[in-house]
Amino acid sequence: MDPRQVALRSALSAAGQGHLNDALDRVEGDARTRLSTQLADLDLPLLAEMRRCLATPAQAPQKADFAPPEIFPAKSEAVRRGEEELRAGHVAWLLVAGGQASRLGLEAPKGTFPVGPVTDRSLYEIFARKLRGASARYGAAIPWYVMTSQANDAATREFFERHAHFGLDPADVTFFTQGMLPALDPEGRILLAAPDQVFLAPNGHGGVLSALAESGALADARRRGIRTFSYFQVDNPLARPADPLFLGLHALERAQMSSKVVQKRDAAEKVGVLGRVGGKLSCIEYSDLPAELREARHPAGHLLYGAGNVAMHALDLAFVEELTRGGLALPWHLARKEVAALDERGHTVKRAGIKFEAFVFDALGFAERSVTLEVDRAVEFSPVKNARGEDSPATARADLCRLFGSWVEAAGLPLPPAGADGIRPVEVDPLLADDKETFLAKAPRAPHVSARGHLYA
Ligand code: UD2
Repeated sequence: MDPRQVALRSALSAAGQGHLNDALDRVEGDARTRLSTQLADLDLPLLAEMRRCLATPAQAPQKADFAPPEIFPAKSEAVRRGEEELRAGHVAWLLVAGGQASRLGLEAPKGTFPVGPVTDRSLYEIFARKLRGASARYGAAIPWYVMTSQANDAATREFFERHAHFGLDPADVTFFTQGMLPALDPEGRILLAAPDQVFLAPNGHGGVLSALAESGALADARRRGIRTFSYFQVDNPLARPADPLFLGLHALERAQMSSKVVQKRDAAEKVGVLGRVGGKLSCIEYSDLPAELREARHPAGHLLYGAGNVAMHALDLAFVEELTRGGLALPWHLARKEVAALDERGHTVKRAGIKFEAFVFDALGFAERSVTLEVDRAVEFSPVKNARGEDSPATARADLCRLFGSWVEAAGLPLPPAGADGIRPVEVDPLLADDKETFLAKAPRAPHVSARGHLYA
C-alpha cells in the first residue's frame, strides 16, 4: 500500500475513526481517491476538540449568575455621529445568508424569497434598494459582504447576476462562503453522507468571522477604509443596517461589538436573550435558557429575561481582526438531529447525528465595550422563518403593510382599502425612504396604484 495511505489509515485509527478505514475498503478507484482526499484534509486536532466537546455536558445558565443587560438610551448626538460614519464611508454591511431555509420549505436561497407586499420584491432586492438609498443619502459607497454556504453560493451569485445586482456596483458586493465541519455520531465518529463522501455541515453563522478573514474580505474592507461592519440576517425585511443611531452609539462608546434587542413577544418566542452571565455580556439561545428563567417576570409584569436578540450587531473591524488572528475559538453549540447517513455496512439510513455550529453572538463575551440598544419591533423586526403561523410570510406582509400604512397616514396620503384579510396593501420603496422621518420629509404626492395595492416610490 502507498505509504501515505498507510499513514492516513493509522492516523484515522488513532483518532478514534477506524470505521473510516472500513469505508475506504468498501469503495474503489475514483471513489476511493475522492474519499481518501477528504479524509486526508480532515483537521484532526480540531476533530479531537469536537469529540471533547461532545463528551462534556453543556452547563445550563443559573438564575443566580444571569442578569439583564444595560440598555443604552438613544441620543441625538449619536445620530449625528452615525451619519458622519456613513458619510465618511466607514461602514460596510455584513449579511449572513448561509442558512438552508428548511423551516420555510424553500429550495432556493432565502434571500430570493418575495416579500414586497405590492411589488413581490425579494429580500435581496429590498436590501439592495435600502443600500442604494442609504448610499445616495450619505453620498458614500457602502460595501456589502454576503456570506453564503456551499449549498447556496452558486444560486445566490446567479440570482444577483440575473438581476444586474439590483442596480448596485458589482465591485461593491462580495460573496464569500462559510466553512463546513464534519457531523459526528453520538460516539464521536464521523458520519458519511455517501460511500465516497464525508457528511459535512455548515459551521453556523459564527463561521462568518473566520470566513471573512480567510476569504480576504476582511483585508478588502480594511483597504476600503471600513471601521464598522453592520451585521444582519437574511430573514428580516425590516432590518435597518444603515441606522445612524445604532452606528453612532457604537462609535461614541468605542464599542467592539454592539447589539439591538426587542422586548420578547412572550416567553416562548424563539429568540436568544441578551444578558450578563458571571459579569460578561452574552446571548443565551432560546433552546439553552432554562424554563425558570424563560418564564421569570419582573414585579411590573414584563419578562425579566426579555431582551430578545434580533441578530443585528455592529462589529468593529479591528475587533474582528483581533479575534481572527491566530485562529478563532468561539464555543460550539451542538445540534442533535436525525440525519440521512450511512450505517456500518454502507447503507443509507436515518440515524442520530450531531452538527457543530458556532454563533456570532458568542463574540460578545470577548468585547470589552458593548452597546445594547432596544428598538421597536414594529419598526425593525419581522423575520420570515416558518411557512405559516408566527414569523411567516403572512405575518411579515401584515407587519410591513402596517408600518408603511402608519407613515402614509402620518403624511395624510391616500391608503388603499383593506383586503379580505383586513390588510391595506401598501409598500414604500426603500430607495425613497427607509424610515418615517425621511418619508415625511420627502412627502411623495401620490402612490402608484395597481390591483396589488399602493406603492410609494
Ligand atoms: C436566530 C438566533 C436567535 C434570534 C433570531 C432572530 C441563532 C442560533 N439564533 O435564530 O437568537 O436572534 O435569529 O431572528 O442564531 N446562517 C448562516 N450559516 C449557518 C446558519 C445560519 O449564514 O450555518 C444564517 C441564516 O442564513 C440566517 C441567520 O444565520 O440569516 C439565522 O439563522 P437561523 O434561521 O438558523 O436562526 P434562528 O431563526 O434559529
